[in-house]
Amino acid sequence: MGDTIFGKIIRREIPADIVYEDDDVLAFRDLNPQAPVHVLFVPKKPIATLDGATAADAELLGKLLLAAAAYARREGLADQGYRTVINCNEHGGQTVFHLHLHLLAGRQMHWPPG
Ligand code: DGP
Repeated sequence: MGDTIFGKIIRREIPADIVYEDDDVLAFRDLNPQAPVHVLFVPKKPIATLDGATAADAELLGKLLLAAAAYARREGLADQGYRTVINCNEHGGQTVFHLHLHLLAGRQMHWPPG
């Protein structure tokens, strides 16, 4: 598995607007925001895609989701609502091959996504 730009952000080799960190998860603002709030939650463990996750990653994936939900609640986003997205591989629109959860908020989301 190759290194990615998110690996460099986790190791502080390149800057990012980091909004949350714990032992397993880092969260930072998306460089190309698609909503007033657009934060990426990444596991520090470099899993390339959701397809590459295994049962051994179950707790980590749960922590990723809960970290995003807790952030949204802390930031006052939960009542109005938000969207979380994990893009997987080409048809999912994944461009960075280090698993990440998008948290989008601050505007009305639409369904289905384009
Ligand atoms: P995805 O399409 O799901 O792989 O999303 C990748 C996201 O990562 C995309 O919304 C743009 C964002 N991104 C790409 N490079 C960087 C970077 O260097 N810094 C930050 N903060 N975000 C980045």
